[in-house]
Amino acid sequence: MARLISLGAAQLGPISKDDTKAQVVDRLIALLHHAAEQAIELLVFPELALTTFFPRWHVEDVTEFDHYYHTEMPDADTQKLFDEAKRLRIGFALGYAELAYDEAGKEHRYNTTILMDRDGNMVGKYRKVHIPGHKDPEPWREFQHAERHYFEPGPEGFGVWNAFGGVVGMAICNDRRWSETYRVMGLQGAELILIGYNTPLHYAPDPTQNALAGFHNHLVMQSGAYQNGAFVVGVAKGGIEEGVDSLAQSVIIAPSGQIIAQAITTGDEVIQARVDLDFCFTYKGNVFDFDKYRTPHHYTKIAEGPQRYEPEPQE
Ligand code: CDV
Repeated sequence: MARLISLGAAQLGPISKDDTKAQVVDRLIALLHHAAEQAIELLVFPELALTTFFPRWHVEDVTEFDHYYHTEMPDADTQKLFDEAKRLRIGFALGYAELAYDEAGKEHRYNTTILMDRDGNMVGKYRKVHIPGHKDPEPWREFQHAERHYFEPGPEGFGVWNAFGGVVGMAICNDRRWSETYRVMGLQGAELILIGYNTPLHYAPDPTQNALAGFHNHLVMQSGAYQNGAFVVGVAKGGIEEGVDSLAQSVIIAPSGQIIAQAITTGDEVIQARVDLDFCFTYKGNVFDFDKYRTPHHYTKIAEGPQRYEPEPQE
């Protein structure tokens, strides 16, 4: 019996720092309506989908940016989106900046994605593990990428959840570049990996990579899908936001590694693919039969940490 599901990626164009939450939520609802027209059952929104990508500015006191964070989800600003998704029976993944408090009342800031099912129940929450960029101001950059100032790494790591008739995992932006991200979820049986991203086309530490941004984006997600026999939905907030041009090219990728849907604009756009989650077994069941073919005793260095050799000096 096939396990069919209609997947959607809700790419967003730029969000300005002056846009209100209400304006942004209305845009997300418009994308939900496009998704409903295409009978999409699970719609994936990007990383930090409710705000401009604020880590491009460094403010010393992070609380100055508290208006970008949410302590509860849904809250008064976002309830409308959750209500409409439930009415349309569309599950969704939503990236946002989370302000959380632990049992001791200590504050934690995470770059978070939540997964909602078609009945409006929260299925899972993932907090970004690989936090790129820098903590202190770096004035030599054209714009900042101070994610390490605004977010701490998620303590829970990469989980998966039974949802939408399959096994679903989540990752956020820079996570997608690391093979371990997919493999840790793959080892837990992930069949569907949902990834939102904000990727500036200018990579300040090494601008020779700028022209390859689109290639690298697809390279890592296609290989992650193939090597783990999973579908991957990669969704951008793209276009020129506050003067910074960001990659679009949202995609839905099959376990074969093939792109089966791709955005053609740099703005708000829904792409769709109807897939059979049983297709994962085409890869998980043979070439990537982990139980049969993996040799984990040779992989211990991955967990133990780097033990690097340095190249010998040449004469
Ligand atoms: N939001 C991100 O995590 N962006 C990074 C940039 C800094 C390279 C990315 O990996 O796309």
